[in-house]
Parts: sequence; C-alpha cells; structure tokens
Amino acid sequence: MSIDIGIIGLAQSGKTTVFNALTGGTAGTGYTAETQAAHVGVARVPEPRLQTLAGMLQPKKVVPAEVRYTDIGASVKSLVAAKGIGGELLNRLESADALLNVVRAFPDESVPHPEGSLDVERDITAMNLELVFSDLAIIERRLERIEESLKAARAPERQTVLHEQETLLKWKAELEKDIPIRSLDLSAAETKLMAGYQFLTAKPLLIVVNISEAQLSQADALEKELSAGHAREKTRVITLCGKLEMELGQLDESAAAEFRAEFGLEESGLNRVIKSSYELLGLVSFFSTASGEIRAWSIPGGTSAVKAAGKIHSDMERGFIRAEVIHYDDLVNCGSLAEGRKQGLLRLEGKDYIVQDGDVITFLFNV
Ligand SMILES: Nc1nc2c(ncn2[C@@H]2O[C@H](COP(=O)(O)OP(=O)(O)O)[C@@H](O)[C@H]2O)c(=O)[nH]1
Ligand SMILES: [Mg+2]
Repeated sequence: MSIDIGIIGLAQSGKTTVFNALTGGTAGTGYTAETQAAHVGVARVPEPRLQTLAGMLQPKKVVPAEVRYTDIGASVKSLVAAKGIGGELLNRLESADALLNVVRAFPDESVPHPEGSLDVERDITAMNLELVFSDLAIIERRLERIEESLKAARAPERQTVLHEQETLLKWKAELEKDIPIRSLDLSAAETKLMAGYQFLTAKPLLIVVNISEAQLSQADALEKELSAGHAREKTRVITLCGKLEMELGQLDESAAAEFRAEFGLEESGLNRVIKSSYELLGLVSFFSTASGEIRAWSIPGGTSAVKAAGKIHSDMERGFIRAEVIHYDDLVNCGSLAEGRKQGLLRLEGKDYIVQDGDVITFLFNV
C-alpha cells in the first residue's frame, strides 16, 4: 500500500498539469467538463540512498517507494452537491492520506480564471471552505441519523451516541467558524471517533502555488510570505512551476537536469513535493532486502518492526520472528552486510523495535 494523495483545486488552476508533472503522466490539460473520470497515477519517490544501496548490494531488482496521486478533476463542492455520481470521487478524496491543493498564481490571458482574476489568498480560502462544506454535510447527515437512533436507544448505547452527538456538535460549531478539524486539539477519544469519518479538513494539506516561469525569481519570497499566513501543523505551502515541471518530467534525467540548471532550479518539483508531503505526514523511509530484491518503503515515524513487516506482506506481520537491522550510514561505512555482521553493526531486533529512517532490514518470518 502506497501513500495516497488527492489533488484538489479550482478549475484551471493546473491540477492536471501538476498531476502530470508528479507522475510523468500525459493526461489532457486545459478546459474539460467536470464529472470526467479521475486521473490516478504513481510517482516514484526519489531516494538517492536506494541507488547507493543498489550499487553496493547488486540486487536483481530495485523497487522505489511510490506515492499515488489522484486528480479528481472536479470541485469538491460540486461533488458534495451531486452526491450520486460525486460519491465515488468524493470517496477517493476521503480515503486519501493527504490533500494537495493547487492554487493558481500564473498569469495567462488565454486561461480564464473561474473568478475572473488572480488572487492566491482568495483561492486558498475558497478551497478551505469547500472542504469545510463537505465535512459539514457529513456531520449533518450523521446528526440526523443520531436523532433517529436516540428515539429507540437504550441506556448503555444511549450514552455512547449522546457522546458522539455532543462531539459532532462541537466540531460543527468550529467548522461553521471556518476552522478545519486538523487544527483542533482532540482528546484520545475524539481522535478515535474522528478516524471513523475521514473528514477532509482533518487531512494534512499541502498547498501548491502554481507559478509561471517568469515568477520563479520571486518563488522563495512568495513561499515565505504564504507560509507565514498558512503553514501550521499539518499544513505546508510550496511554490511550483507546474507547466515547466510537466515538460521537464517528459525529458530524460540528464536533459531535465540541464534545463533545471538553466532555470536556477536546484531540485525537481517532484522532489520538493515529496519532501513536503513526507514532512507533513511524518513519514520515514526504510529499505527491505529479501531474495535478491531491495526495496524502499515509507512508513509513519514511530512504526514498530512488526508493523513495518506488515506493510510488505500480511504474512510477514503474522509470522514475524525478528528483524536484522543495519542503518544505511553504517552499511555504507562498512561496505557490505557481511562486514556489518562481523563488526556487530547488524543487529537483531524484535517486534517492538521502532524502525528508524534509513534502516536496512531483512525480516525473518514463518509462514
Ligand atoms: N502559463 C501557464 N499555464 C499553465 C500553468 N499550469 C497550467 N497551465 C495551463 O492552464 C490550463 C489549465 O491547466 P489544467 O492543468 O488543465 O488545470 P485543471 O483544470 O486544474 O486540471 C491549461 O491550459 C494549462 O496548460 C503554468 O504554470 N503556466
Ligand atoms: Mg484537469
């Protein structure tokens, strides 16, 4: 299972362009009727350590981690209003790990803006309100059902339902003040309750400001200014030159690097988006080695060895015996797994070991 990110944004903001840039896709951009099917694609997570490991261990196969992007190609608000057909697309957003909001900053007379003018702040607010709108619809539906069920509920069950009702009313009041659920301080019980709902305003949000090539010189300043206003826990802002990145994404690595240097771009847009997403989601990378294959994985920081094994295969979680672990840095320093074992850098760890970013792991398990 890969990390799953839903792309949202106003019409013509560059959602499909950014989707293509990230996934190397060639989905049609420009004006398209809403309710079109979503675009789904994967990006390989750039991970230089994986290349180094591959060079060193000479595996038969090298598999990078992936992030899955879904460009739903419709406004959240219209999906909420349409329900039926909107439902499936909305579900995709609701099951995403994070949302990526593409906000238009590039000027282009030939691309009409739905609001008639460019205004990054206004568009960020508009999108936040669409997410609020969607969550309020969920809460209202649930509250109606609760009303119904309370009529018949008996004492023990009644207490739980009343508690849920009270919590939902509290969140509703916050949402009505345009406060997203992700910025509320939730108790453990509330967090548990919330997990059952998949609220859109509860998801980490990456705001990608789509700039033109001509705006590249102001990109850093713009990023700082917008971050000051919007970046907080679970929200980040970055600028990206969507169209340029999409075009570069179609070139081979060395040609792309050459153009990047000409534009003064230090790293690829994909790199920057992935880095911010990882920060936002608190993800770390580990590497698994097994039967001639080396593979990179992304897991939330604080994941135990047995859960990390489960990410690879449920059998590995169920039959977990132990993990042989060496840190990437140690492995690179000593040169081989055999040498790592000799020097005692390769350790045996149990189920509860917390996997660290850069761990190279061989899982031992029973089937
Ligand atoms: N000039 C310029 N045009 C862009 C940029 N990004 C997207 N576009 C154009 O804006 C239009 C809408 O882009 P698209 O990705 O289809 O937007 P979507 O409706 O959000 O999916 C297309 O004609 C794109 O070529 C950009 O950075 N600069
Ligand atoms: Mg589109």
